[in-house]
Amino acid sequence: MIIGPGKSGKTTLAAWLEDSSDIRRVQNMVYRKNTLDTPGAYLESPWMHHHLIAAAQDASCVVMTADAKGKREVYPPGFAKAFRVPVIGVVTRCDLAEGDCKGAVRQLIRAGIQPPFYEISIYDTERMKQLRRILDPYRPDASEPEKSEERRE
Ligand SMILES: Nc1nc2c(ncn2[C@@H]2O[C@H](COP(=O)(O)OP(=O)(O)O)[C@@H](O)[C@H]2O)c(=O)[nH]1
Ligand SMILES: [Mg+2]
Repeated sequence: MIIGPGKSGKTTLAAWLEDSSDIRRVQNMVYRKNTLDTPGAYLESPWMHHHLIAAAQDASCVVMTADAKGKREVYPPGFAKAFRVPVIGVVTRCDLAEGDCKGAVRQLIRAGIQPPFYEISIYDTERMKQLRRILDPYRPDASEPEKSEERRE
């Protein structure tokens, strides 16, 4: 599940993770094979937060995005703590920020997310692939992680 402010690149990231060129930008939740894309308005309107928290119950992890260029603070302090699944902090559109993503990283920290943070750009395939590797284990069809401890017994 991908949440974040409007225009922070959530839908673009979701399409990339789906290997899809279909980047329809609609104002509701979009469930696809691997991703749940959410509207920025759900985060930006506090009375909509419960929809995000409820929808996260179907998710194996939450990706919280912060736009590298976005100055607006949209996450309430500690918002990540509202989710029971792992929360991964991603700074988006880093190509626009001339190497300075620190403000966005600070937003993610104030939102209660633990490092590491992933600084991505849709134009930087290496970083996109690295994020995909991080998210791979959370895919619905991902194989169970190896239980090496148990196997040894
Ligand atoms: N420069 C740049 N633009 C991006 C990137 N990712 C998305 N965008 C653009 O940012 C705008 C908002 O993206 P979108 O995915 O619709 O954001 P959403 O509102 O969070 O779903 C669109 O014009 C995208 O083409 C990126 O990594 N770099
Ligand atoms: Mg969108």
